[in-house]
Parts: sequence; structure tokens; C-alpha cells
Amino acid sequence: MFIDEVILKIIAGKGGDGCTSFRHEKFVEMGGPDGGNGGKGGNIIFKGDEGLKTLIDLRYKKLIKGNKGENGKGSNRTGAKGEDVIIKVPVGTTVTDEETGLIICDITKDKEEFIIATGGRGGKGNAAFKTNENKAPLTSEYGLPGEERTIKCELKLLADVGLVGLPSVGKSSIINTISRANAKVASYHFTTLSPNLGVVKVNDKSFVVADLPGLIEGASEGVGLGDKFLKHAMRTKVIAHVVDMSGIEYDPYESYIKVENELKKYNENLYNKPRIIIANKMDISSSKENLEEFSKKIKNIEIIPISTVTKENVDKLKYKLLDLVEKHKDTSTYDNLEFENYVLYEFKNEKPYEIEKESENTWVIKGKKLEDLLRMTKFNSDEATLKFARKLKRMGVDEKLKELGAKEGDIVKILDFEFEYEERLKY
Ligand SMILES: Nc1nc2c(ncn2[C@@H]2O[C@H](COP(=O)(O)OP(=O)(O)OP(=O)(O)O)[C@@H](O)[C@H]2O)c(=O)[nH]1
Ligand SMILES: [Mg+2]
Repeated sequence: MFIDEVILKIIAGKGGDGCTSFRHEKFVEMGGPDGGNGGKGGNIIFKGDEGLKTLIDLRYKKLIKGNKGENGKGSNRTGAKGEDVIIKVPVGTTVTDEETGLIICDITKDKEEFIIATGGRGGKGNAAFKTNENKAPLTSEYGLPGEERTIKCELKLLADVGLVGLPSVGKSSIINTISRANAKVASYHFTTLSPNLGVVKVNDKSFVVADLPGLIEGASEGVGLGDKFLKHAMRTKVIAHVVDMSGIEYDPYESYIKVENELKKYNENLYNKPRIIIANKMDISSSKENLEEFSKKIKNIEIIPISTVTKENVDKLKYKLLDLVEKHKDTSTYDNLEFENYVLYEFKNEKPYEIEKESENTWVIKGKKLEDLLRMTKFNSDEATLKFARKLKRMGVDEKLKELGAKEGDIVKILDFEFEYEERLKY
């Protein structure tokens, strides 16, 4: 089976904790602070690899965890950075954040790298907090947790030619005839349930063909195997529309129009791709006459009559397809217009926090900056607690709470922590 969609969780490495330490030297009674900073947590990086063709390796990884940064040590020693975890993925992989639905990256080249989750910052050691007023600070920070997200990896086929058409027109038979693919062929509809890829060799040149599951009316809205596979066609350079010329099951021209309409409805760019028509099953007696009628109604699109049974014109088809692929070689397989829909919006001036009233006397403060501050604080000394309180004040939290009507003794929650609101904080 061709696996092209995987959902997994990734957690980048936590930053190392900062260290509280003082210099101990012979004859120096009270050395200065020398606690080093924690190292940064390792990133999780995805790297394009031409050799990979599926996401199967990712499928069995439910969780990818980054390496932790080392803790800081005495003598001003900074902890080592957590090593990055590099995951190889096939070229053509798109990574989306499941929560926001925004694209994180699109890997389009071999060896191209993207940071999918950033490692947490290392906590500062107490040496970093030395000031003129406080020459012997006890405070040091925890390292920040690494970025955590659930991602969806999608691999859209990187084929040059996409074979589209109604069920049972012979798409799989064609890919088997022109390449070494071994797609299942049968007389019932929807024999092909996931795309097959085949490499077609013409002299010393080659191109990739994708045999897509059959399309039916309403496919663009999800009928049948639905739009799930139309996105694969989006990535091809050329569309080869296969029509069963025998007229036994479908009227050739009507069926042709039906499929073209679905392509158009799904996406204009897909519809506008270079096109060739493969008139298949020419070995059946009714086909010749049908082809004559059909050809009269088609303008400006080349029709290649073939039979996968007699192999009539099969070589000609290969050459024609190669010709078209070469002509559109420079058209990127990646449809730029498709990506216009995916702009990554970031909030540049994100508010540092928001305060919500949870109940009569409970307030909840939310906001990444403030939550990070809390995560990094070691509440093991009065000094650190005071420092945290001062920062809240500087950020205007006290004033905002007062403005909203917080009263003495109210509970203020940040993440799992609860504080009591005091109007006259003595610091
Ligand atoms: N007579 C004749 N029969 C053909 C030809 N090509 C394919 N067939 C038959 O048509 C039927 C459908 O062929 P497939 O290749 O499975 O068709 P498909 O378009 O891949 O079908 P789905 O995967 O179901 O969409 C099979 O019974 C084939 O043997 C041909 O050139 N001539
Ligand atoms: Mg098939």
C-alpha cells in the first residue's frame, strides 16, 4: 500500500536547568556566584531524502522526542546543547500543524532541512543574576520545555504523468504495459484503491507515471474514493485522460466531459494542466467507429488510440508522454498556486497575557511569555518568588487584575499554580 499520510507527536528537547553555585577557593571565604547556564534543548529537524519514496518509516513512530540540554554546572560551566534529532523524509513531504492547520514546511529538495520543533532555552545559572545590589544571588532558572506539537505529514506523489479516468477504463492496465508496475487489474470498479507508481523508460530517458483510482461524478466533493486522490494529480506535470472507446459501459464523449468537469471543479490549475487523451480498448470492434465520432468533438487535444491487449500504439504513447513531460520540464511539480492557500501567519505583537474571570473570586492568566516565565522559575527561595512577583508587576498584571475588580484574597491561577491576590504587595 502506498502510505502518504501520517500523524505523529513531536516534542523537542528540554533546555538544561541553570545552576546555583558559589566559588570555593582556598583563602577566599565567600567566592562569587559561578552557577552556569543550562544548554539549549535539541531541535527536531526534518530533512529531505531523495532515496525515500514513502512515509512508512514514520508510520511506526508515534512520538519523536528531542534530546535534553545538559544542566549548567559550577565554575561557570554551561551545559552542553542537546543534539538535534534529524528525521529523513521523502522529497515532497508536507508537514502541517494539526492544531492550527497551518503548513510548517514543504520539503521540495534533497537534503533540505527544516526545524519542526525547537528545543527549549536553557535556564540561566545564578552567575547571570549577579548585580551591584545583589552580589550573591541564589536564583537560577529551570530550562524551558521543548516545543511540542502534533503534526500531519503528507506525501503527495511526485509523478510526471497522472492517469485519470472513470473506473475500469484501463488505467492500471496501461501503467502495467508501459512500465514495470504491477498494478491490480480487474473488471470491477475501484480495483485500484491507492495510487501506483511506475517508471517509464524510453531509450535512455525516463519519467514517472501515477495510476490513480477511478474518478466518478461528484469526486471533487468526495464521492467514491473522492478528492483524496485528486491532490496527487495536482502534483503531476501532465494529465493523461484515459477513455474507454468501446462504448460498452460508458458513452466515450459523455464520460470524458464528466471527468473533465470534476477536475475543473476540484481545482482550476489541475484542469489547466497539459493534457493528452488515451483512447483505450481499441481492440474491441465498436471502438473504431466511436473514436471517429469522439475525435470530431475534441479540439486541440491530441488523442492516442491504443490497446493494452494488442499493444497497438503503446510505443507511440510512451514517446508522446515523454515529449510532453520534456516540454513542461521546467514547470515545477509543485503547484505554486496551491501554496497560495497556505500562508503561515504569525502574530508579531502577541499580547503577553490574557486574564479571564473563572468564577467569582478566581482569575486565570494565560499567555506564552508569562507561562514560560513561570516554568523557568524555581520557587525554592524567597528571592526567586519575589523576582517572579516583580516581573508580573512590571508586565502590568497587578494593575490589570485590580482594574478588572480582583479583591484581596482572590485566587490567581497560572498553569497549575495558584497564588493569592494581595493588593498591597510589599516589594
Ligand atoms: N479489451 C480490452 N480490455 C482492456 C484493455 N485495457 C484494460 N482492459 C480491461 O478493462 C478492465 C479494467 O481494467 P483496469 O486496468 O483494472 O482499469 P482501471 O481504470 O485501472 O480501473 P479502476 O482501478 O477500477 O479504476 C479489465 O478487465 C481489463 O482487462 C484493452 O485495451 N482492451
Ligand atoms: Mg486501476
